[in-house]
Amino acid sequence: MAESKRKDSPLRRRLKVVAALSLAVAGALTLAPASAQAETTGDHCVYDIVTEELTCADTPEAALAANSVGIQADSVLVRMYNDTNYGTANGTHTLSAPGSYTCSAAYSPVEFTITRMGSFVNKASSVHTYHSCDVKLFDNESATGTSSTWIDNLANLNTAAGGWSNRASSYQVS
Ligand SMILES: [Ca+2]
Ligand SMILES: [Ca+2]
Repeated sequence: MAESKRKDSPLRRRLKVVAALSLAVAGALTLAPASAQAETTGDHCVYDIVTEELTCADTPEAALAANSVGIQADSVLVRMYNDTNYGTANGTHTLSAPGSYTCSAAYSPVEFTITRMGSFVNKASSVHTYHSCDVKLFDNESATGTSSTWIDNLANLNTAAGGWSNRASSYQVS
């Protein structure tokens, strides 16, 4: 039983070593960009309008720092909170734009439609906007389904007409 395994020839052993080395190099090459990538776990996520990626961390500030890879400071346009009264204990979703972006005064045209809320779907219970931006929340993905009115700041989204706490699956910004 124990001797049923065929012994490798020197050439076969050599080929195995080469194959193992190739795997190690390939592994190093694929791991390099991954280790440079931002952390994607954590209850506080930033959606970047340029990269269209969610970057998450354990605090809103850490998520912003992880997202901001350039020397240019980013603008926070929107922050949604899982808790009412802008509480950060249970997660946030932040919309970030590069540089000093300011939303237009008019609601039309819509400036951004955000469909990637990750695990924050149906969690927003309060919202704060900045740089003259307002948000419109939607029941379903891709800005479909029933929508809220335009919201500037609201400490409890259930006070918005229709009741919008734990309901938004996507949103628009203008
Ligand atoms: Ca919530
Ligand atoms: Ca929804």
